[in-house]
Amino acid sequence: MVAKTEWIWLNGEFVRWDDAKIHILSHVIHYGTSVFEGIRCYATPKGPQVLRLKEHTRRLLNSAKIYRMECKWSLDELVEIQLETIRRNKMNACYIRPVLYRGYGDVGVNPFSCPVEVSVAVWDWGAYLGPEALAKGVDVCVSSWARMAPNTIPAMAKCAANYMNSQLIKMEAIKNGFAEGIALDHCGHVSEGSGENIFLVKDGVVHTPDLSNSVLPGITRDGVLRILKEEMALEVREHSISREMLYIADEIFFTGTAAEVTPIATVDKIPVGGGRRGPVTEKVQARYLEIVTGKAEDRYGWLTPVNR
Ligand code: PPE
Repeated sequence: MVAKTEWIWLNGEFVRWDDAKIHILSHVIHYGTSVFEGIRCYATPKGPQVLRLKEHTRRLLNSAKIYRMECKWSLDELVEIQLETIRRNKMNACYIRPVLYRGYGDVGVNPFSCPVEVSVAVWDWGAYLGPEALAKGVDVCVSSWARMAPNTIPAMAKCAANYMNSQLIKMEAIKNGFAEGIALDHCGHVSEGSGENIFLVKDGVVHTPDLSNSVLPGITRDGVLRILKEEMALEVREHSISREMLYIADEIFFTGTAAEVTPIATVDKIPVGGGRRGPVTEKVQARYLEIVTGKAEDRYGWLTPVNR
């Protein structure tokens, strides 16, 4: 169960956690009409700081734009609302979940007469794929479910409906004893996990699916790409990757706000490299974590202090 916090920001005001309710005939309930973000706030030596708040909020508004949802609040206002929600709840470290959704209005698929509403909640969220995942790596499978084809549901928009696909991938993986599933795209190329982007290392070169392989343009993916290229001087190729590359890669890891940098130990019960966290994964993971927790210099300008 999610650990409750005190306040949720809902359409312009703070309401108690237990009072943050919507009508059952809200458009979002029936048709999945919401776009959202997942953002982490880290406890740093300089106090709580939010990782890439502006970039996440921009992606939220881009997701809304794709679905023709007009938000009453601007980018800067949404940034401030999220910071205020953290302050109100006196959180030191937390996960932030802004949601833009179509509320109560008319019924039927046509969304235009349903108001676009906004909520921001925060809560404490630990290691996404289990407490030992970051050090030991996780056991994953290739899913029998594919990601949405590009002309069906757009993968670039972080829409609630995308996560019905993610849930199929995740449930199948869990029921078969795996921590996570890797989906292929509609052509059979590697796409991403149910809630993470994926990277492979083979012979010193790093590979990750291109944005055209039905992946969410992950903000952690972007950060990790910068560390790999700018600090570790590694060659990185963004391209279509065959499934069997997963079986012969030296290292594989997931990236995501919730998952951070999580090594993959096995794929379909085949050990990845030595079956444990490899050296590139270890280094990029350590650099990522020391930057986001404020233990190293914020050289990319990723952190926004909550208390100014
Ligand atoms: N792909 C998918 C499908 C995805 O959901 C996420 C984030 C990513 C890639 C990585 O994106 P980014 O966080 O910008 O690096 N998944 C979020 C939600 C997970 C959930 O269970 O809810 C997250 O990591 O916050």
